[in-house]
Amino acid sequence: MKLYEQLLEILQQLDVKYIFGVPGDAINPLVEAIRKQDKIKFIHVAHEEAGALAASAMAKLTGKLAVCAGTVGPGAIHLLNGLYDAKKDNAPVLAITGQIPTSELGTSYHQEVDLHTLFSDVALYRSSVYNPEQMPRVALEACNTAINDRGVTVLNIPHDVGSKEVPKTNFHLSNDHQGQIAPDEESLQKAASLINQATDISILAGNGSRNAKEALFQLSEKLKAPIIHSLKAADIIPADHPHSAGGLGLLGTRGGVEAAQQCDLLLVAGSDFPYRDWYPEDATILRIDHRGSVIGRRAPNDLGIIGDCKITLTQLLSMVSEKSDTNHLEKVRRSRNRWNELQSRNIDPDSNTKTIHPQLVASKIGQLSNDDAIFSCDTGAVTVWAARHLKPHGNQRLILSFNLASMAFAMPGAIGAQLAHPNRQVVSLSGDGGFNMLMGDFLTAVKYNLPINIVIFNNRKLGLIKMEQEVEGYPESETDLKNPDYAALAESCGGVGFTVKQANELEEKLQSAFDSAEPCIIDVHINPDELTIPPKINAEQALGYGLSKMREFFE
Ligand SMILES: Cc1ncc(C[n+]2csc(CCOP(=O)(O)OP(=O)(O)O)c2C)c(N)n1
Ligand SMILES: [Mg+2]
Repeated sequence: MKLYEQLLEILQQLDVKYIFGVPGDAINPLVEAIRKQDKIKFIHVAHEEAGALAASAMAKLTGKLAVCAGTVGPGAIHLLNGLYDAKKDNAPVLAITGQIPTSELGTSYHQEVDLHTLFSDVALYRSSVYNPEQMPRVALEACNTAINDRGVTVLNIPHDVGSKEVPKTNFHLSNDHQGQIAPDEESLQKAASLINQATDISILAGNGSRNAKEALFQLSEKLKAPIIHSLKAADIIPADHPHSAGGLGLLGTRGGVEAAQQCDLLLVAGSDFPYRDWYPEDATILRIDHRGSVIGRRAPNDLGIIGDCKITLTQLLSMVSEKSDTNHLEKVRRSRNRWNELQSRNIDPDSNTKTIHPQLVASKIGQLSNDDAIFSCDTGAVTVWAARHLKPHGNQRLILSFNLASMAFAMPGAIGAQLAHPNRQVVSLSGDGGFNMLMGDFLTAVKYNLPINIVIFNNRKLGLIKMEQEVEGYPESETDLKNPDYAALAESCGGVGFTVKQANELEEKLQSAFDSAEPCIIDVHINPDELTIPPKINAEQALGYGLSKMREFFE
């Protein structure tokens, strides 16, 4: 059998259904091998970066291996940003890249790029396949590493090697069981004793607590503890749960911030929330994570427990005594309710039909979408609106370029999500700047009949950057965007387009798009001057903003 036929056999066994990429040159033998079987489909994207982002989104949602491909030189280079997105969010992605013929390597040949070096930082494992007898071992190594160590691996295969015969060999895949780490008894005892001594306990839940929802809620009830969530866990803790405090950090809410800062013990469950300033200074910090290496790297921990969240929280639940004092919880609830009231003021679509507040758009998307909808969101001010107003509920999922925070993730992410879950509603919350970066890939959604709904938060600018410039005291500069008529663009690509310029048309047009079985763009002209007020403002930020406005006025 041919080399790529064997690789596809391995990928089939791992339940891979799609390979995202652009065909050509060195990966033609891969595309040919895909053509000859019917289990794995090649998704021909417009830009390889979109392919890598779609694979990353798919892996984030399913936890399974996702695959992208790029040919020699520029095709491989284009994958890089999407692969970093996968690396930073621990998503298992395999990239297959082509390479120039082996006889030409090292001669500065046309399109020759040192791919081994290019991917050295992004990949956990990379192998250049120069001899077909390296197969299937290198392919197994690449797949097993991506899956078990949760990250990116790369197979770089020159054209001449890719079309060679390989010996037929039996192989074994090692991903059939993912073990879970149980905490040690001594740490559990210490944790229970710290919890029993504390009075005002808050829980910070992260993505690692996704499998532990029930235990988390039961523990929060027993301890009368509010639950703060990281952005990754926004779809784990429903905003209307009686213990939900809100989010933490600049994108968070006042309830979330107060719950973190006013507790005497913070129980961090499966979160690596990176911003040190938002952790409490004097509280006891107890951190549970299945990765020992990350414990203690954000804030000094009084106790770290290495263990799976579900096992650890379930065991702790039976070891801690029930609290009766609800003061801390009530205080946080009041703060959460006050914040919610303030945030929902002025966004009523009937009181001011001219201005469409982005908060209203995020909130309507959350309300009108199905209980198991998947949201894919861009990086920008749009992230703030999604973080605070989307309020995922039921089995809804929210994915982003969480740790890389790359622009342009949302639409390719939606493509990956829709292919992974063809029966679920998928909504992309795109910034106009983000959408413009990879807008060619709307054609991919049309080509493969993916009924994704792309809501463009069209503020005609790089909104977050405008805010950054202002709090730094600079006048706004170079943030404007010259946008096309997105609805017309959607139609000319073969999709469906809607334009929303009045707040009172929003609901009807969103609903029409959600009801449509075709890829849709809903271009919503939002207020360009909306401020993304953080839950806590320091004097420096306020001064910067004042200075910026003065400079804009005088210049
Ligand atoms: C690829 C990439 N380039 C630049 C940035 C820096 N950056 C972060 S947000 C942003 C602006 C996003 O603008 P837009 O998509 O219009 O969203 P908005 O902030 O207006 O909601 C920029 C340039 C980034 N995160 N990623
Ligand atoms: Mg914008």
